[in-house]
Amino acid sequence: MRIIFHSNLDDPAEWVPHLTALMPELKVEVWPDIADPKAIEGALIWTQPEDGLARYPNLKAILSLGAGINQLDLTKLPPGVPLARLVDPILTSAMRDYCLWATLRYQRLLDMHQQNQPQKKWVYKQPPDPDQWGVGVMGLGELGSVTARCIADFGFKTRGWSRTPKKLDGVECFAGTDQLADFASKCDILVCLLPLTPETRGILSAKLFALLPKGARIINAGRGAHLVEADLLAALESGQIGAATLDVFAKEPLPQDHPFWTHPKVMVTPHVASYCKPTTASTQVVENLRRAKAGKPLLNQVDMARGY
Ligand code: NDP
Ligand code: OXD
Repeated sequence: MRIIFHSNLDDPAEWVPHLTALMPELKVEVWPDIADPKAIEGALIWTQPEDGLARYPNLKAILSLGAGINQLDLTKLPPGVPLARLVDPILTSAMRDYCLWATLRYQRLLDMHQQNQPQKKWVYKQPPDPDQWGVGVMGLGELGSVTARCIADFGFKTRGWSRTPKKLDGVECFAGTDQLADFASKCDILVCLLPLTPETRGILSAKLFALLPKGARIINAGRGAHLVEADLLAALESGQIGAATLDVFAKEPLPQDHPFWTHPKVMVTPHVASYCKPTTASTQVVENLRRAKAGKPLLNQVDMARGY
């Protein structure tokens, strides 16, 4: 089986040995060096190659190199070819750890201590205990459910919000737009782990911020387009939002002159909340290539109508 590999972030030299160890007959061709487009049966990609995927008439599967798929413009994918996203233990635990770290940073007042350091200010202050903080996780899928459970285990009053109802130990669950206001009303810290869809685009907006307790913190590790950046800047100015940890941005890399870089209440990380490694993720990729070859449904296949 022959596949193309295309990513501006992932190194094919790291992936190929892991993939071929599991599937010795696999030939990986790194875009743009494709010998015969007709021989290509799979695409392992982060973004679409500039010349698209329509030139591979025998393509049987498109496999995202990430958990998210909206970096691939779904409207430009060849119709009828199944698309799968990655679900991987390292990716899940890395995201859980990032969101826990950002939550603890606020609970332990580490953001305040960090701001005091340049002025050599020594402020002794005991932080409120975790159970004094309401933490809400938007999106209770592969990443959100594990993250919410972990935050709950650390003693935070944890709630979660998803499209369809969920039950999670130690997490108060809310679902659908009807329950969004109720969910938001007790989120001192709001974590966004939603996929980007027409329904969730711009959801982190002035309208939602107004539903949160005054001074709430935002952690966005979903996608940049979930956030209305101007609304966040205004809410930070008014004090409705107390601080934000942002990993994803409307434009990446974040432009040099963007106000988030220097905002005293914003922590910027460069889309590193999570990542996938070929050491573990190759297993799902190879399983999906075998399934594609056999005409079976893929693992973690994206529902194109739902958009995630
Ligand atoms: P999943 O598809 O497993 O979970 C998505 C969750 O969001 C589900 O609980 C789903 O609800 C919920 N959801 C979707 N639409 C809505 C809606 N309209 N209203 C309420 N809830 C909704 O995705 P993952 O957990 O694997 O990944 C989530 C996202 O995290 C990715 O799409 C990606 O954008 C981002 N990500 C970011 C990374 C980073 O490094 N910053 C790394 C990896 C992923 P339901 O359960 O009812 O279907
Ligand atoms: C992903 C990401 O979607 O890294 O996996 O953003």
